[in-house]
Amino acid sequence: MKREWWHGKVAYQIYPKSFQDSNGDGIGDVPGIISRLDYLKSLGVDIIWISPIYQSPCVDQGYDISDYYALDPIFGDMDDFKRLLEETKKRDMHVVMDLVVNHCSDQHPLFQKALADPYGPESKFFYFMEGKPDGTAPCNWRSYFGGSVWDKVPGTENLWYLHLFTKEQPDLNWENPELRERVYKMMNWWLDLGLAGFRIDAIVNIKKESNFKDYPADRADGLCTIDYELSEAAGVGEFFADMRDHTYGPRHAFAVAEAFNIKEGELPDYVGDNGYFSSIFDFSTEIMQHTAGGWHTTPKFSATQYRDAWYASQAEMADHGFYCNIIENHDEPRGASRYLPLEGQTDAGKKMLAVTMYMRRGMPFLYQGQEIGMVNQTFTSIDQVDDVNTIDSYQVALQDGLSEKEALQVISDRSRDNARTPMQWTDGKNAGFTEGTPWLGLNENYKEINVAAQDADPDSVLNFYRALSRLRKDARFAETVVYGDFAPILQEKDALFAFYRDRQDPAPEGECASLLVLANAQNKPCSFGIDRDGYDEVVLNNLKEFAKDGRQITLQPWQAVILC
Ligand code: TEU
Ligand code: CA
Repeated sequence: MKREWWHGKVAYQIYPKSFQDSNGDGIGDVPGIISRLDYLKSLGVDIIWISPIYQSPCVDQGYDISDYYALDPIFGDMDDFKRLLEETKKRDMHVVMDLVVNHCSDQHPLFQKALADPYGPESKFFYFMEGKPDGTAPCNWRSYFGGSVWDKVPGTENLWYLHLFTKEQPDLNWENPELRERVYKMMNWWLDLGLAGFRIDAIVNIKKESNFKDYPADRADGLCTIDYELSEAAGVGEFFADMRDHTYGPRHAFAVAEAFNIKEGELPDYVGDNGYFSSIFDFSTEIMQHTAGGWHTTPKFSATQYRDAWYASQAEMADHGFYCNIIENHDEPRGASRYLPLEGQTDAGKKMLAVTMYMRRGMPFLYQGQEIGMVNQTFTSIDQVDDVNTIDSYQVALQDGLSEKEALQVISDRSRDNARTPMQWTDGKNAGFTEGTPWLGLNENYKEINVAAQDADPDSVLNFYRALSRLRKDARFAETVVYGDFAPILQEKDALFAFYRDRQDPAPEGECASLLVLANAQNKPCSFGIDRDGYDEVVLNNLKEFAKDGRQITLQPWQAVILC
């Protein structure tokens, strides 16, 4: 595997609307991000991915872009953005932007022109298609956010346009070479400005099943999940290779794809030495909770299942490349709430989760607020929600017979808005996020969970995250932490994480050859024996004590240790 400039880094996702407001309008912005760069540096962050800040009507929080060459005024202007690039450069940090090119906004001039002339040249940039002879939509696919993927082109008899997400997000037609050319030009324009690369949104969706055929309905609405057509859509790799070769590839820029639905055996094509992308996110622990039935049918899972899901990813990826490892992002509930049972949602439990994330092979990719252990919101009314996906999932739960109270519990557990509540900087007004009225309600717990308090506390979750970032860059450990093989042991023990990270080369004098990572994800102690001697030096421990006698070890509830 070729070594790349980003392998040893720590990355961090910023959800710009909720990170830091600078002008009192209640919405985070680019000057706000600039004012927090020193904080990010102190956390050991090298790469920041900023969710979309392009011009957008914000139906899906910026994932509906109406001008790819401009910032939305709520976030700032191009001068602010250039200043962000300069300020990050000064700090040896890199900026990655969200690339949303499966679809654009219905307000984009191209789509507006297509609507005005539905059979004209602009319509070829989209999927405009005749409906069935009986006047219904071309096929029965359900959009990600509910309802049909088709909406009628206004003023036509039976012509429809495709949108896999909301109806305000028409899909761009990648089969059209002129579309691809325009996308590449835009990407290169941003790379020329000084971007380090892209996080590429929903990209597997750019290839559609070519017959647009019906599949068996899987809910009462008569529609079916997109998964069926995605599994039959062939040839998406050609689009990826073409995009890579015309943009980030030759420049060695960083490209991390949001790629669900990778087909069996295709992983090496995605991330190998000549892969379509630099990396992809490991969504295994997320995918294990996917259901066609809606959020209210989310299966329960154990700590052992959680462990085995990402262990399997590690094994699959081993010889090919590098995952970006996450526990949460802006589409998911908070990791601490999701992956820890209530009794584990303590500082110790959150630090344990951090160890299991940072010590995998791959690049740790944090999401804002994770480093202080932010947790889910409790929604007591659907009016507290802004997110389209949540509003749909709430309705689906009600239609399926859940009570209002039960449906609110479902979205409190699963809503994307859990991750989108404003960043908690202080225990002061609006958690230091804004002087005005925040666009989305704060989590009430900001008086207990905030950056200022944790910054001052050497034992805080925040300072533990900082220690993990330092470990990754410590000359003695870096080679092992970044490139060491992942070698799990004791998988027969429930809720126990135990794995070596072994250097492939003989470690030079003064460098660590192997680390043993242990974590006990349960509310009771766990005793076991390991199969190697040594590992007597405690490099990091989330508790004060540690019990090891030769090869015999006992971990306390929620304890995590890294041994050398
Ligand atoms: O998400 C793609 C995607 O597939 C989502 O539907 C995801 O499965 C869902 O949010 C999980 O709850 C990307 C972005 O990350 C998301 O924020 C956007 O809404 C979406 O694309 C459309 O651009
Ligand atoms: Ca603002």
